[in-house]
Amino acid sequence: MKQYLSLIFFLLFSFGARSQDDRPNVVFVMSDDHAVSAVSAYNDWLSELAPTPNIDRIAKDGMLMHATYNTNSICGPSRAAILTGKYSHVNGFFKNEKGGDFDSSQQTFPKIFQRNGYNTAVIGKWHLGTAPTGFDYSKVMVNHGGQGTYFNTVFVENGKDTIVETERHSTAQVAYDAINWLKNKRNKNKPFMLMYQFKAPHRPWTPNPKFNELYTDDFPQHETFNDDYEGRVAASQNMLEIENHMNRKDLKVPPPPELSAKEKNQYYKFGNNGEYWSPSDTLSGAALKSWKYQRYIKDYLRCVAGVDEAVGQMLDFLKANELDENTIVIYTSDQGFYLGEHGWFDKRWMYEPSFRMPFMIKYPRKISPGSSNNDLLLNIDFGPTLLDLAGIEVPKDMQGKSFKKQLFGKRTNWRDAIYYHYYEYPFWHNVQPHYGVSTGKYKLIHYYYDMDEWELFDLENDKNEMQNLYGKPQYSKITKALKSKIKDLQIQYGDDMTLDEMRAMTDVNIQRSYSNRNN
Ligand code: SGN
Ligand code: CA
Repeated sequence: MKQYLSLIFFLLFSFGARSQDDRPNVVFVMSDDHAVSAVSAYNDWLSELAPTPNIDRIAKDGMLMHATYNTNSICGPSRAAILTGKYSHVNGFFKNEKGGDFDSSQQTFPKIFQRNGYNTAVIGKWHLGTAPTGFDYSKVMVNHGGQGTYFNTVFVENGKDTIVETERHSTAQVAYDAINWLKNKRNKNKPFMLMYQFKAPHRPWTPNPKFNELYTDDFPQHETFNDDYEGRVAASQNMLEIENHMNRKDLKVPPPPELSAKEKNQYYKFGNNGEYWSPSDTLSGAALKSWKYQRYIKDYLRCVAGVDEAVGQMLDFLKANELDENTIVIYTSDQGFYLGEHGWFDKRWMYEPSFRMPFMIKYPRKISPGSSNNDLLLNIDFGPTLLDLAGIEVPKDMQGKSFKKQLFGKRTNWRDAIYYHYYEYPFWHNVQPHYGVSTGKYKLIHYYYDMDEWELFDLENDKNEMQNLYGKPQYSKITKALKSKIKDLQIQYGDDMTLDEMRAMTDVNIQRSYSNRNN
C-alpha cells in the first residue's frame, strides 16, 4: 500500500512539474531614463538619426504600447510602483531623496512568482535602499547612493557579498551577468522570471568608449528647445535647463590637473545651481546652449546604443538556446526623459516626455508580431499583467490592472483616464509637487506645494503642452469634468489626503541607508 501511495505521489508530482514547465518564462528588461523619443520603434523625432534596431526587434516580434505612463516619474518611486502594483502613497516609497528605504517586507510581484514555483533573479540597478526580496538570486548596484556608476560599478550579490566590477562598462556588465545567470546559475527545472536593469542612459551619460565615435553629425533641436514657459509658472521655476543647470561632469569638461580630489569634485559639480561656466572664452549665449545640447544628446544616445547592443545579445541568446518561443520579453524604462524638449534634461513632470514610458512586449506563443495598442496603461499594471500571463492570480489589493486582453488582441472595457502624483522637492531640480489626470485628449495638473497653479492642455491640438488653457471660459466645462475625475481617482486609489498631508510627504526627512555617494 505504502509503495502504491508513493507511486501516486510520484506521478502527481511529475505531472505537476511538467505542467509548470509549460508556463512562460519572463525576461523583464528595464533601462534608466530612456525616453520614448529615443526608441526608434516609436518613430518619434529622433528615430531616424538614432535607431535602436535590437530593442525594436521586441516590438516587431510582439506588441508596441503607445500610451504607457508613470505614476510618479522618478527612479525609486517608479520601481517601487512596478514591484508592488501600487501608487507611491500606498507602497510608501514616494521620493528618492530623504524618503527612507523601500519596505521590502511588503507584497511584490516577484515574490508571488517565486511563491508559485518560479526561479527569480534581479540584476543591475535597484535603487530602493533595502536589499531585494522575492529573488532567488540578486546582484544589484550599491555605490553612488544606490545609483551605481558607469565604471568600477559596485554590486552586492544576494544581499551579502560586495563585488567591484572593473572589467566592463556597467551596461556590458549587467548584460553579461543576466546571460550568465540564465546559462549557469538558474534552476533549470523551473520557469524563470529575470529582471535586469541598466543604469544607462542615466546622468552623467558616460558611454562605453567603444561608442565614442558614434554620432559625429550634430542633432537637430526639438521645436520647444527655446521654450520661455509663458503661462506655466511651475515650469518657469525649474532647475533642469540644459543651458543653465548642466555641470562640467555632465559635459565631460576635464579639470585642471593640479586640483585635489575635493576640488575636482567641486569643479565637476559647478553648474548644478545655475552657476555660469563656459568651456572657452569665445563660447556664450545661444552657441553655448547649443554646444551643451550637442555634447549631452550625443553621449545620451551613445549610452542608448550600448543598451541596444545588450538587448540584442539577450534576444540572440534566447533564440540560440530555444528559449525564445516560450519567453515573455519586455523592454521598458523606469520613466521618460527630456532630450531638449522645453530646453530640459531630467524627468519628474507630468508633461509627456517624462510621464510617458517606452513599453514593448513579445511572447511568440501568444502575442501577434507587429501589433500595437493605444490604451492608457500605467507602470502599476506591469506586475498584474505578468502574473496574469503566467496564469497566477492577481492579488485584489494591487491597484494596477492586467492588460492581458489587449495583448491577445481582445476588446475590453478599459480606463478612460490616468492619475499621477509627484512629490520630491526642491532637491533635485526644483520641480513643484503636483498631481493630475490625463484622458489622452486633455490633461489637468495641479501644482500645490507652495503655489496654487493649475494647467490644462489640449493634447490633440497642442502635443507639446505649450498653451495653458486653464481659466479660459470656453474650457470651464472640461476643467470641471477633469477636476471631478481627479477626485474620483483620488478616492479610488486612496490618495484623497488634504493638501497639508500631501505637503508633509514632500517634507519627510529620512536618510537612505546608502552613504557611499562619492564613487
Ligand atoms: C541624480 C542626478 C539627478 C537626477 C537624480 C534622480 N544627479 O541625483 O539629476 O534627477 O539622480 O534620478 S547626478 O549629478 O548625481 O547625476 S533617478 O533616475 O534616480 O530618479
Ligand atoms: Ca530613472
